[in-house]
Amino acid sequence: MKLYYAPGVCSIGIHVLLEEIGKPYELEAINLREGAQYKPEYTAVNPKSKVPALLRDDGTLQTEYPAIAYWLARTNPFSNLLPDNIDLQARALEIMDYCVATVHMQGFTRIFRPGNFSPDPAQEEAVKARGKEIVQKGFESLSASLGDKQYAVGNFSIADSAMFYVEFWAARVGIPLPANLAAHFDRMKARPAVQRTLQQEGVA
Ligand SMILES: N[C@@H](CCC(=O)N[C@@H](CS)C(=O)NCC(=O)O)C(=O)O
Repeated sequence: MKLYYAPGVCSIGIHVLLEEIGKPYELEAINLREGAQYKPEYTAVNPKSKVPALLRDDGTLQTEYPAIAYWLARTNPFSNLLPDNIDLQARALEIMDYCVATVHMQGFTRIFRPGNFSPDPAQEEAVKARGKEIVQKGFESLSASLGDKQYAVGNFSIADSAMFYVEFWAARVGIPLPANLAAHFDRMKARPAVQRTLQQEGVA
């Protein structure tokens, strides 16, 4: 397997899952700042120009965070990345999708790339402010669903990898986390797989 990633972006959550699984895999960094995702070397691999992308051992490419995480969990059942209980599985998928599709794509993307939402530079601050509102509402929702549990659905699962990367971004841009999410973030950072990931990406 090979993970196409960029340091500190959403692919870090998939990187954590690969470290949790512990099977051999390769890493290839794509320099998003320099626009390597739009160059032919990468579009030949992933025409979507996004990371994460996982080159599977059967030679096919798996894209989209929730699909990659789900595939890793189902193909590595002994790593316990998804609960057996179907209701809890659905909860894990619900939380992961909310992190990716709402908190990340609708919230943080407005903060990181306001130009994607309005070509008018005069709108930049308004777009970022709306992004911050979406992120904060997202964290309130994630906080309510976490409650006093250690991990999103009890034991560690793929949902926690997605919560981890949006928490990581919150710390980076200085958005305060509700207390139970801050504790979840600390719990994640204490996991050896997360520590190895942060070290390997040079973002520790
Ligand atoms: N829907 C995609 C989103 C992936 C995504 O937005 N990746 C960002 C990094 S966090 C990216 O590759 N951005 C490069 C670009 O848009 O130019 C997924 O679930 O994997």
